[in-house]
Amino acid sequence: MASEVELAQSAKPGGDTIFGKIIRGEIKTDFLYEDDQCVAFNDIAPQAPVHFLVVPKKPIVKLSDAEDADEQLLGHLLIVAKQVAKQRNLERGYRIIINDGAHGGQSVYHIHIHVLGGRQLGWPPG
Ligand code: TR5
Repeated sequence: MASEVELAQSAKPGGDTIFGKIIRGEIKTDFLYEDDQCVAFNDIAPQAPVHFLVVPKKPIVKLSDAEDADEQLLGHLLIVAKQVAKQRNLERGYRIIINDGAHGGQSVYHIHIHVLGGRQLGWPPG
């Protein structure tokens, strides 16, 4: 099975992604949260006891492609992230990650926020 880094190195921007299928309901997923702008759901390969993703319905490819007009949406994703983190009882803290491009380790080219918590996280990341 390919590592996340290998997936990121071979992933290509553009076109539909697995997250588009999840958002459209083509892949059945239990949402932790949904509104008109975004969804949140558990990562399929959790890297911490709690690991969920917050994904906008607008298919922005990656953070470096975001436009000034996306400012409200990007802020909204963070507000949703902290609300869901509270629901998941992450009162001792958590980490927010956005991987951008191959060197950032991005493997799905539909922007998303990772939220990880439930254990002491190390620093720096690999
Ligand atoms: O590497 P980046 O930052 O792009 O993060 C992509 C994340 O999507 C990884 O943490 C994967 O584990 C996660 N992922 C991949 C799939 C998937 C998922 N999370 C939930 N459900 C998923 N399905 C149904 N299929 C995937 N291929």
